[in-house]
Amino acid sequence: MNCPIVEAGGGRAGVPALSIIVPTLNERGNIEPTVAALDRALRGIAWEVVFVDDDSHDGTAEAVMALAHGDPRVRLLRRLGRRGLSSACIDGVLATTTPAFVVMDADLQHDPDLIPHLLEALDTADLAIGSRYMAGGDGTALGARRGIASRAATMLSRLVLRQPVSDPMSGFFAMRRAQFDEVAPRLSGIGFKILLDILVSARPPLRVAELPFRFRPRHAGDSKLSAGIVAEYLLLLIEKLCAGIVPARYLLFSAVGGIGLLVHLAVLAVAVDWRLPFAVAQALSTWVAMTNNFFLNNYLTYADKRRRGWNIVTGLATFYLICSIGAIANVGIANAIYTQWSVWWQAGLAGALVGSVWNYAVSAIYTWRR
Ligand SMILES: Nc1nc2c(ncn2[C@@H]2O[C@H](COP(=O)(O)OP(=O)(O)O)[C@@H](O)[C@H]2O)c(=O)[nH]1
Ligand SMILES: [Mg+2]
Repeated sequence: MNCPIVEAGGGRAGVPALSIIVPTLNERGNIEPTVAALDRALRGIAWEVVFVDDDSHDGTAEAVMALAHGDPRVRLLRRLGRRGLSSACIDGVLATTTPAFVVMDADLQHDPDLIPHLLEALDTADLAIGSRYMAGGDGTALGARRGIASRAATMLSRLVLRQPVSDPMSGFFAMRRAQFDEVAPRLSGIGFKILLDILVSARPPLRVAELPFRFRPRHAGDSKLSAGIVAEYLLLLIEKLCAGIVPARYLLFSAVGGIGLLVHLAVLAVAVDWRLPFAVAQALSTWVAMTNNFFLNNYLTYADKRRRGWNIVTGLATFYLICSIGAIANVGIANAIYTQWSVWWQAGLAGALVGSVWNYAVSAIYTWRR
């Protein structure tokens, strides 16, 4: 094998030349087979593997620890109270120091035998991607429905990509550390698609190599794909389209606010029709709109930090409080501007903007903790 990037990093006893970053969420049955497959595929390379586990409840971390006690190449990074494949990969890479690293899944869908070839490609490229969608590749193990969704997501990604890449949604790639360190501060870290995040955030564009591989059926356990991950993908695209100037979360939060306004007006119309006193009707529609906004934000805007169970009640309470203060600020500022300039729409817009920025910033801290 000819891969100078790895040879440059290794040599001395016990010093790894290559890090394999493997995000895990409930993958206990896949840990041992993954390490065994790496052991077979990477003979002659001084490698280490870092499993980044998001507090799995099936004993994944314990399975990694059991192996790590007998094998110094096996490492564990545990994250508590956090979720997300992308951010897990970023944290995993940042916890290592080798001149190159590989990201792969824990379910053996990514064939470790491709890794030496990805490393060879790094001789002339910054990033080497295992592609399901180029000639010689095979993504059929995704199944028909997931396959169509994956293709659609790949097509959508062209909105933000600046270079032709056949499989920007792949979770299997090797990269030079220097280029990762350069791009890391600009990564969004939202959702499942770390490779797309890297490709779009890199300046200048990375030198990319793609190698075909056959995506295999999952070894053990279940896929973690859910509707929330689709929302997170759209969030990532929006953030990248805005070139990071306006946070995507704020845009989503504002869109939810827009929907809340329609809900407010609809409830108000019904309440007035029922001949409720106007102040009561207005209070009722405000309450319904705030509740609507809380749940929409909890499911969409903060899919990665979603409050569940009892936490919904406390979250709702803080959200009501924050939005009430936002409403007071909104009316106060709009009123002050109106008194000064008498242009109703400018005053109204300024008040709404200040209110929404307040609601966004403060609820990000108290309702959906950063
Ligand atoms: N640390 C971490 N790993 C995750 C998370 N979600 C998924 N993973 C891991 O990411 C890899 C890919 O997920 P998987 O469910 O196989 O996605 P699929 O291949 O698209 O069905 C697997 O190793 C998962 O265990 C997460 O929130 N945190
Ligand atoms: Mg998988």
